[in-house]
Amino acid sequence: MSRKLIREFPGIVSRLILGVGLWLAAPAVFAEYALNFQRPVTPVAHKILELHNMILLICVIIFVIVFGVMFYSIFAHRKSRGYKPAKFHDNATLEVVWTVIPFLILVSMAIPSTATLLEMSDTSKSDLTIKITGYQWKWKYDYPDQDVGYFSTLATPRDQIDNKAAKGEHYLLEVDNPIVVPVGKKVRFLVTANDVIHSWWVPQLGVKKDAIPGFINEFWVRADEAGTFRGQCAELCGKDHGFMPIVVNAVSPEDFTKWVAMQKDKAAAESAGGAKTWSKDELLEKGKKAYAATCAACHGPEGKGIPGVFPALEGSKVATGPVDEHIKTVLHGRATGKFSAQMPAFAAQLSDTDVAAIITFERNALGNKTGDVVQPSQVKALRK
Ligand SMILES: [Cu+2]
Repeated sequence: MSRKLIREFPGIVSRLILGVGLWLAAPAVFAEYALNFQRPVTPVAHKILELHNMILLICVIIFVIVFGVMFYSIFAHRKSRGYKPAKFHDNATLEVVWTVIPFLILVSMAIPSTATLLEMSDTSKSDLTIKITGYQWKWKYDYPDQDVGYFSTLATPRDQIDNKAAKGEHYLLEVDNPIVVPVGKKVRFLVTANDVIHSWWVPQLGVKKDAIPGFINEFWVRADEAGTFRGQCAELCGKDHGFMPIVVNAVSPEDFTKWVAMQKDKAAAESAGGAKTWSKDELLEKGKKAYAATCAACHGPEGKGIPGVFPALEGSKVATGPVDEHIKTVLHGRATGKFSAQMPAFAAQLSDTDVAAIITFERNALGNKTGDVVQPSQVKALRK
């Protein structure tokens, strides 16, 4: 059987199931109708697809033979035809045959499955390591060898989510900072989580790995072509589980080196920003963005929260009370009422500048008007 047929087999079967008539009447519609896997771009993803299709093919053949024999028997041997049933029991040959055939079928499926599983788990001889950490509700990517690390959060505008604007092409599948990997290099990934269980899932890479707090899972990826590949968190992880997509950019090794250098410049600029004194307008502008990326998930885009679960910031005791308490709450988190959610600590996730900007924004927007301006140096003093 040719590999091409194996690859396209599910599409063919699903067309048959969906109705040959409809297919013939509207071929253009079906050309768009993607019922197969997403196009694989790594060696492991190819193997998974071929394995799936081979097993589906075996299932279809068994289905046709078993139901064919059954329906033929029902039809040809029916009572109204006066068919005389055979009267025998025990047939050793038959019993051996119907045990041995399924056994051989299972073995024929187990061999390629095991080979694929072994290949998936072989993370040895990798060229690069990336650590993935799942957070409610974003991903952190660390490149320990390159000394680069950053958060990746949803970039879909709030208006699209609230049905106030038309949904874009990559609705809920777009992020601010994609993860970048070099094409043709074996990248070893370490996956964990910081709060609850998440799962890092990118179909085109053939990857779906749980991110579990306190455990480190491993997998590897070798992108065979440049491109953008999208995925999502695949483990129900709370209110915004559907709002933590994954975007992988596979780029040439040269572009990867350039990208690493750019990330370092960005980090240097960020730490330089921590030392300077910002104007109120600068802080408000930066704070608005940082609030949308970090705080809006719980406290709401307008700061109204969710009554009983996530406190509103509008007129809140923290956001209009002493500035130092407000900074400490954002940095170190806060245990709240028995049934409300806990405010997580953001000290490790946000820079001094981000915290200063967010606090300034929260105290001068979302219905609050304290007039306070918070500088990064104030935040730095309250870390630890
Ligand atoms: Cu998640």
